[in-house]
Amino acid sequence: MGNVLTEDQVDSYHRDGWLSPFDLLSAHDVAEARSALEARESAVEASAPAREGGGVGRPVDRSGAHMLLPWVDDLMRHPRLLDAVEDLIGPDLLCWNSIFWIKEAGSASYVGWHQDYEYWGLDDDRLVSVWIALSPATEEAGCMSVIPGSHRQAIGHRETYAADNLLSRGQELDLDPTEHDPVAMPLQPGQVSFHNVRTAHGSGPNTTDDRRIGLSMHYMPTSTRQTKVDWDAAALVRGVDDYGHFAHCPRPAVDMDPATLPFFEKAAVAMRDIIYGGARTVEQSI
Ligand SMILES: O=C(O)CCC(=O)C(=O)O
Repeated sequence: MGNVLTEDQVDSYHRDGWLSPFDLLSAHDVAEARSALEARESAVEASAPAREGGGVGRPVDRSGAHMLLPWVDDLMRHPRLLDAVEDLIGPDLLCWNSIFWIKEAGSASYVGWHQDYEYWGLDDDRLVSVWIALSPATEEAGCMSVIPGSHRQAIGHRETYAADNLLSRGQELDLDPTEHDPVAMPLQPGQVSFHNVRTAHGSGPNTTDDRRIGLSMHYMPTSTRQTKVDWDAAALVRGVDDYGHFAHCPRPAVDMDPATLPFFEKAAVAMRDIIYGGARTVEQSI
């Protein structure tokens, strides 16, 4: 028996590479998070047009907002969420990144089927991705789907750079997901899904009249190493770091904290080098 997950839930996560749904936030907490995000977006939109794919605007954009916005940093450290992650991968935890995944109402944006392990340069395949729904993530809204069991092997990818694909290089797996019994993971606002860094996942367009707003967080054991760049950042969110492989992210005290901005910018450069610096070569396919 773990902190908050049953033995059956932990076993099914390790067997299938995903677990969903998990109740995390109250309706009140979701409303607060969504309105903090949308207030930030409005402030940014006043100076620059909004971009599909979401985010809180330059210099935050979609990735790394936990280094500049206290409410994102707090969500990353939510005790019940960390209890669940600890049940899955152990007590000493770094969070590598946070990413907003926003599809506007009626938007054609989608996320191509992919495995993150091939792109992130992290050497430990225990990393668990958490996706928090800040609005309804129904099938019609383009919730994520996964291929159960796909975390056991690497699958080849193509890079399409397709305009509506929210991934940095328009990645697409070299397979037809419909032939591998994909499972949809619909979420109500405040619910969370978990998937392994190697689990194949993707999502379709949003055909509803509300935005689909997700915030992903990516947790790994403190022993993990970055193999693509010499310097990388992660937040120590629970336990101790006996390894020192990552610079620890500072915690912002106020929105767009000037004290944490230089660290955020350095981390953003490292992230760009990791994401655009070349994927690993993978030959196998399922
Ligand atoms: O939001 C989506 O549909 C995909 C998110 C994703 O790829 C991830 O959290 O790893």
